Amino acid sequence: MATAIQSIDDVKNEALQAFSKEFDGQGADYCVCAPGRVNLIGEHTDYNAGFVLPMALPMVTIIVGKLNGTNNCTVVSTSKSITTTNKAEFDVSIRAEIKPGEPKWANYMKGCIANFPGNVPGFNALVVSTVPMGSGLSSSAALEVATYTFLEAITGIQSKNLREKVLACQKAEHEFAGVPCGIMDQFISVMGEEGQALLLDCRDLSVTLVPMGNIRDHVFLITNSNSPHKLSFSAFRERRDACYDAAKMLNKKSLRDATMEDLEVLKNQGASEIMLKRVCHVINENSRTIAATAALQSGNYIKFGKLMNDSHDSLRDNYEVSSPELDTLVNAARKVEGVRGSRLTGAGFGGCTITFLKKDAVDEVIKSIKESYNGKASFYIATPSRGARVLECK
Ligand code: NG1
Ligand code: MG
Repeated sequence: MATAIQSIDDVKNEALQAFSKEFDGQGADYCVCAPGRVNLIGEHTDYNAGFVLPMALPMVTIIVGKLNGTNNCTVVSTSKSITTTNKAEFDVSIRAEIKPGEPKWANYMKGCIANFPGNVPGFNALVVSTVPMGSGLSSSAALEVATYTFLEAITGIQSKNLREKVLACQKAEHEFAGVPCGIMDQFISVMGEEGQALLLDCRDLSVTLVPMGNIRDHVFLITNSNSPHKLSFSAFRERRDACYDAAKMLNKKSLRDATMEDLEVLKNQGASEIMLKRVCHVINENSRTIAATAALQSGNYIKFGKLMNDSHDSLRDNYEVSSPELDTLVNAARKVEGVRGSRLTGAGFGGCTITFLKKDAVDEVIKSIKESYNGKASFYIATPSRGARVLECK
């Protein structure tokens, strides 16, 4: 059996109670939530201005809070995986002077305040999250987007458009967490729609909704390897830089505009074997994402699953971001009848896999994984959920 995901109402009540306990019995005046995400296909394409096909999850980060009439913020997180202090205090009187520091988790929030298009008054807040950390389900984007939504609520300043919000949250991660991430995570956490996966064009930030109501007897199963991202930021940066260098050599703005013919051009310019493999992945992964979207829309689940498999194999062999743990999970799932496809999701190196399968094969897949995987895997059924929003404060 897959693990049930705590309902948003439950998480909210937990947050409201914890707020009142933490802040002398006071009630919160504002409550917001933002979801984590799982990417169905389109990996390492977002920072190449390409396509991704994620869905927002019912796993969320909730922030509840109240203005405190000062220029200081006190934020408490209830997350059990935080190893340093769970309380952060910082001054917001001059936004330009907000700098990252300790505790690290608060940097995502500080980064949003620093990039918010308006002054932010002091507040007390409490953060609760059901998005597992460091597993490729975007706990960091959920925290950024929840923070930005909270700031909109307490200031009454609405971002000009969603694009401004998405970019400010991404900037927070770049500048305050030092992670050179693409735009997918913040984009889907803002734009998610219930019952839909979203094809995102990371070049112009346009969105195509892909209704999932008609997948009938199929589901997406997330398997968390619980082997945390061994992705050192350097490995991610290295991949990204190889792509940027290749685009430069091709005289293109990004690899979004590259075609398979460009591989020859790169070869003639003396590109390394590694660079050619990285570029090959990105070009094909963009085509796969478009083809997979069409397959999903037309109900061709065999084809969709095959494209997921191809995506994983390319991430393993060309992009070299899989791990023995992820390969074991994927192989154990693929063995089971009724499984259409299985791949790693997110940056790789650890974290989660996503498997598309017939509903009645779920238990058999879980059994197969438990038999061949040494670690302790956890399982969730992914249902496409809504993006960030303000919740009623009761
Ligand atoms: P994960 O693995 O969820 O951290 C990372 C990037 C995404 C995207 C994917 C690969 C961060 C925060 N996010 O996702 O922007 O590039 O890898 O498709 O680094
Ligand atoms: Mg992250």
